[in-house]
Amino acid sequence: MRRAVGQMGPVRTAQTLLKLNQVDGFDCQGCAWPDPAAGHRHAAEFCENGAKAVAEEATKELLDRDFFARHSLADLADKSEYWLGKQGRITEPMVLRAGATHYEPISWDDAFATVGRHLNALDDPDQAVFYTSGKVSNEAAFAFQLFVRSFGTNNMPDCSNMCHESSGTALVETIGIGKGSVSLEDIHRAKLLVVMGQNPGTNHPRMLSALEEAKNNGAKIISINPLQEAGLVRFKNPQHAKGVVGGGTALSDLHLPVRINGDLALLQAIGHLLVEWDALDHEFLETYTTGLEDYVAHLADLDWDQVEAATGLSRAQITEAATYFRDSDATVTCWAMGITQHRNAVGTIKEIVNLALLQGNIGKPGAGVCPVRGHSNVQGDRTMGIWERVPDHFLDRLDAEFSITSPREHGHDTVAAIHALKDGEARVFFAMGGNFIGATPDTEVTEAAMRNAALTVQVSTKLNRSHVVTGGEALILPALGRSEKDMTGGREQRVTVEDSMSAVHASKGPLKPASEHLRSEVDIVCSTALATLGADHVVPWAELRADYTEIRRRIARVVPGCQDYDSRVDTPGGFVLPHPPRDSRTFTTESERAVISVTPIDVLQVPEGRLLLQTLRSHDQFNTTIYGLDDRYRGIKNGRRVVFVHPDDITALGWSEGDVVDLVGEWTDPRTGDHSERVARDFRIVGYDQPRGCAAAYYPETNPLVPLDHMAEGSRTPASKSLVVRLAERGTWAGGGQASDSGGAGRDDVRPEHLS
Ligand SMILES: Nc1nc2c(c(=O)[nH]1)N[C@H]1C(S)=C(S)[C@@H](COP(=O)(O)OP(=O)(O)OC[C@H]3O[C@@H](n4cnc5c(=O)[nH]c(N)nc54)[C@H](O)[C@@H]3O)O[C@H]1N2
Ligand SMILES: Nc1nc2c(c(=O)[nH]1)N[C@H]1C(S)=C(S)[C@@H](COP(=O)(O)OP(=O)(O)OC[C@H]3O[C@@H](n4cnc5c(=O)[nH]c(N)nc54)[C@H](O)[C@@H]3O)O[C@H]1N2
Ligand SMILES: [Mo]
Repeated sequence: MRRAVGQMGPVRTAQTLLKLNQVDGFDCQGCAWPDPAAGHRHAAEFCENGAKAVAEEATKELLDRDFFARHSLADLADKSEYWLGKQGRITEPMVLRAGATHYEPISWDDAFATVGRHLNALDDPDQAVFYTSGKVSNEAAFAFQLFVRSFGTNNMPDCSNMCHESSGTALVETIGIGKGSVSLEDIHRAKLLVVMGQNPGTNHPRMLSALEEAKNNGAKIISINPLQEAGLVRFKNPQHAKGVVGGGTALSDLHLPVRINGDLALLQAIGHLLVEWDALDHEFLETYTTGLEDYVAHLADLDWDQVEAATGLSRAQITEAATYFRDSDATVTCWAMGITQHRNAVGTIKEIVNLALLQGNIGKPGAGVCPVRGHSNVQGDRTMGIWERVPDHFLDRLDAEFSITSPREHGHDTVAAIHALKDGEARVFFAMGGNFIGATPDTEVTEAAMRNAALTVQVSTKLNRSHVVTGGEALILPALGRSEKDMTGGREQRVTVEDSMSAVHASKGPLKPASEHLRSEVDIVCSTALATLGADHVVPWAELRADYTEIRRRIARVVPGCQDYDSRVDTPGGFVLPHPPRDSRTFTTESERAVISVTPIDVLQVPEGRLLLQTLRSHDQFNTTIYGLDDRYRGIKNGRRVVFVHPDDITALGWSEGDVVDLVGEWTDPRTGDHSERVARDFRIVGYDQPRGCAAAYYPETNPLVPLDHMAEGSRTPASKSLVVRLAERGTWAGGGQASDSGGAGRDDVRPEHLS
């Protein structure tokens, strides 16, 4: 309430929070955790971090043309993400003309014409890149991909490339669909819940209510994480009086402090024991799977020394964990970025699937695989076709519906898009939301790449680093947020979204928009299309813009599983998209069976005197949006430039708690053998319990340390959870590769006054 009232005032606080996640309200801008069934929702169906997300958008602070007149681009480029975000909502379209030092106002018509002119001046549509962040509604996403494909390219990188791409890749290859197989009801009914590589207390707080309910129904919970994250230890449900005043619910029955990147070996060792104990669902394996024999053969000579080295866990700890699996006939495994952002992420997720298949834990109540999605509509955006590699059958239906000819060649993902900009192959960059510069790896390389573009366009609500590192010309197109009333076409419009468990529902904002000049994302897409493709283009852009029902009618005909879309989103709570493995144990893989797969174990070797660094979120941020400078559960106050290191490692490396050091990243490109170094400066050392040799620091301040080509094999997700670093005396690092410490870090939070 303090954060909400502080930024929105009491009236807007009441107007928004009481409508948040309600059947007739709007979908929270925070995470993608599902809402309880209609009729089972609390009056306050949101969490602390959801309230912060709403307040961040519905703030009363406004950023007008005077602000841009006062601050030059050079001035803004010196500010931190925190400072930029706190300046308030952008209120009108702005342009940075070639060679100018300041942004200046531009009319919407001129802005759209500018985009159209640049796009039409390209030699080839593939010279443009169209990024999407996962907050964009289904309607806007569908219209956006339709525009991009009508224009003639599949260059559609999205935030998913940096997020759950590894999950999608592994799940498609093994069970035939890249989405999780559980419902909220399954979580409530599970006998065993495994939470790996995820910090729900901060990033999906409402998940804790579901875990609590499962716990009350008798479930066991295992957490697998190098850090013992607070929310999983003990949870005081703020929805219950007894939760607030009592001792709370102890959640985890077993915590495995795995070494960073040790999960693959851990899961194989558990699989080995389940096979040894014959704790298998033979009937399921026989009927639905392929690959068991090879898997068993591979595990037969499991090397326990290698497993212990990779996991940092003892054989006894792993055996104990395996007994929980053995004793459960309904297991759900949940995971997030601690699993997906590693070089071997796809292999690790395939091991999660292997365990599920061994015990028949797919397509039955209380069981399944559960990648917990990040952005509130990131899953919906993919369903709507935001994907650089969307399958041909989707494009066939799109083409038939609109009489266009979509390009079939796959487009650039996020990393490829940065390479294309860097090499001058891409000339126009258009972002539908998000903060591409802040979120992507290798900050200095990425910033230089972006500066190469002729035009960069950001459709945004708030200012961020991507507005101040620009191409030759730049546009800021300010969009309505989800909390705001959308009167496009003179009628009240609604949009739809899909949560992490494939439930689709409507969302309608209650608030008067921050400015009368804001336009909806649908409007911005359709208007850009008209300015680029012309008023006589075969797609009826003006009609789609005037009434989103028309877009939903088209979605119903193009997107699989969306028949009668517009009427089905009207059922209270919406509807659930089909998921063949969940619904009928149907696996649409090549073999028409679920695939048990074999991945060799590799132990990530860290040279003497180095640490393995993961980059994670504090409790006070949403990705690159920094709500505040505290990380309450980890005991950090008033600063973000901290590095968490085991107390014994601090001593062994010759430092003391509280010292301020530079982080120097060391990387050898596996393809070329080239060694390079990167730096991020001024991090205060904080002693923090975790496996020896591991370390953690916040994203995005550490993004300069993530090498552009350090990616997950198979999914190309930046491996931002496993970076080899050394702690260096401040200012002593002198080159040897790229040096960068921009990262939107700014200098206002360099001196953390922490300590716990
Ligand atoms: N309030 C808030 N909510 C959010 C977000 C936010 O920034 N703020 N972001 C949203 C988005 S887009 C996403 S994708 C999700 C992210 O949600 P999370 O994935 O929970 O986010 P991270 O902070 O990256 O946390 C990674 C977790 O994995 C652990 N970990 C790191 N490496 C390993 C490993 O090798 N093995 C294991 N087992 N664990 C490891 C870390 O200790 C940490 O607990 O949250 C979404 N929700
Ligand atoms: N090192 C490291 N890097 C990471 C990660 C990590 O764990 N470590 N995580 C990765 C992950 S999981 C993700 S998902 C990406 C996130 O990457 P992005 O999705 O690109 O980044 P966000 O910070 O969520 O974007 C915030 C911006 O979105 C804009 N915005 C907010 N709401 C709206 C809206 O309603 N409409 C529009 N048009 N714009 C809006 C605002 O201008 C705001 O500044 O980062 C990735 N990068
Ligand atoms: Mo994400």
